[in-house]
This record gives sequence, C-alpha cells and structure tokens, in this order.
Amino acid sequence: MAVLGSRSNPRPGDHPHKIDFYTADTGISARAGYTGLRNFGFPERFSPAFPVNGAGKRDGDKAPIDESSNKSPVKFSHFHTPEQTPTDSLPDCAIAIDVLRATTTMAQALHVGAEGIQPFSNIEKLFADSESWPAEKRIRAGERGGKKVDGFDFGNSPRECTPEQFAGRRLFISTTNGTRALQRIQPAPMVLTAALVNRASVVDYLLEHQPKTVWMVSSGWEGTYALEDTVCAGAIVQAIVEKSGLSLADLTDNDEVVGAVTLFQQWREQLLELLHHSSHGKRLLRLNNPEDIAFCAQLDVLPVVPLQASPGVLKKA
Ligand code: 3SL
Repeated sequence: MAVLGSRSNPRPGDHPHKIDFYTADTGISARAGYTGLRNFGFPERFSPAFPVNGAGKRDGDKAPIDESSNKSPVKFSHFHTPEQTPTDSLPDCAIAIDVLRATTTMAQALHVGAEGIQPFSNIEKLFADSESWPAEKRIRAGERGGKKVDGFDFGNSPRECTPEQFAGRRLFISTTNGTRALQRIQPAPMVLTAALVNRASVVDYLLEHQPKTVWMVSSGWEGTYALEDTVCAGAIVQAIVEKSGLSLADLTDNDEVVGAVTLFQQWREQLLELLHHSSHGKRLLRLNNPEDIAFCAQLDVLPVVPLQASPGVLKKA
C-alpha cells in the first residue's frame, strides 16, 4: 500500500494526531491514529507515516516514492529546551537529546549490557528509589556541573560504561539537563533517547515504527540553547530525508527543524570541531575532558535504541 497523502481537516471529536490517509490500492481513505496513551510500541492501528517502500532502507538508498505525493504524514518538531516544549499536547513519539553527555552515556550503558536505566532529576529521590534494588545489581551515576555527585559510583562519562561494570546492572542516573528533558516527555506513548552515537539506529526505529508526530527535545543547558543537541536533531531528520525520499519541507513542523538540518549539513564532516565550539564542550574542556567530547562526537557507532519500556524505565528496544 502506498501512502499518497493526508488531509488535515479534522472532524469533531478527532484526536489531534489522527490523520486520514488516501491509499493507492483502495482509492479510498483509511482512518488511522490512536485514541489513548500507550507505554510503547505502535501496533496495527497505525497506518504508515513514511512511504512503505522507504522503511528500513540502508544509507544511500533513496526510497521510491509516488510522484503524486508531496506531503508527508510524519511531522518533526524540534524544541531547544525542555522549557520550550509544549505542555498542552503530546506527540506520538518524543526523543530526548543530550549529546554532551547524558544520552550518549545512556546509549553506551545499554550497548554494553546494562539491564535498564532509570533517570532522575532529583538526587535524593534517586538514592531513595535505588535503595530497594540489590546493591550488586545497581549503579548510581551522574553529575552536577559536569562533576561526579558525592556517593555515586560513577559520573556521567560514556567511557566509564564498560561491560565489566555495567552488564546486567540497572543504571540509576541523574544529570543536570538530560534527565530533566526525559522526565518532561515521559508521558508520550513512545519515548526514545538519541545522541550522535546512535543516530542511525534511532532513524531505523522511526522508519520501522512510523509515528506520525515526532518531537525532538533538546536538553540544552539550564534552559538555554545547546549547539550539540541541535546538530543531532538535524542529523536525525537529514537521515530520514535521505532514507525515505521525502523532502525536508514535507517533514517539518517547526522552523527549528530546518535550522537544525542546516546546522548538520554545514558541520557533518566536522562534528568534533562543532562540539568544541559549543559552550558545554568548552565547559567539559575546562574540566579536562577532551576524550568524552571525542566519544560523543562519533556518528552512528552504537547500534542501540534506548526506549521507555515502562514509565521512567529505559530498556534496549
Ligand atoms: O546536562 C546534562 O544532563 C549532562 O549531560 C551534562 S555533563 O556533560 O555530564 O556535564
């Protein structure tokens, strides 16, 4: 079934995410959408948001797309900070981004075999909730101001996440901004985390599961813009453009997405330099941490998608 287009005139009682698709094989419209929140997963009630033939394509492949289609039923929005993220609606899928360093660390932790991840914005709550977990099965990690929190096992360095230390253990983590972004989007039916290191896997997941509205929520720094999170949001949408054959204009729901993609196009061959330009990159350099920046600047190296499996718990998808 090829998706030819959608119409945007809502009917009384429609869910805001409900979209009618006109299909090539039937010539009639098929109503799709969801009517309630789910923990995760997008079953049969969803019609494809990307051209069906585009799903799962590898880098460099352009999905064949019906020339009569110039409108994508999937729309991406990017928000520079958790504070700028709308509070009166939810997308089908929300992605938290904190390239330096929280979502990079989370990707690496699950990649090396962590059993799951529980993010906390509040350190006292992290200590209290993790207390009920067997000591040998838990890791407490995180930072404030880039430095390890007293009493934690680790800071927030992805390079500390080794199979020896993390395999089979649950990571309880609190960071300055990344965990706040995650808590902000927790009620969404599909919640992922993304960083440059796992960009390709996140993109493949989106192409496979086909949410129709996707919010990319950057962590920023204490309520302000972060260059490195924006370039990651741009990298995600750029890969969707390349793999689906859809145009950027069709995929975009706010101006921030266009800005993010443009930033990525400009810097895609110099991501490490860009991270060194960013204010948080400079902060980490002052803390003498160039190796972490280099780790976080790698593109598409970790085949892992952190997915919220139950409220507040991320697992490998
Ligand atoms: O702000 C955050 O959530 C952290 O990722 C910041 S740091 O890189 O660990 O300092």
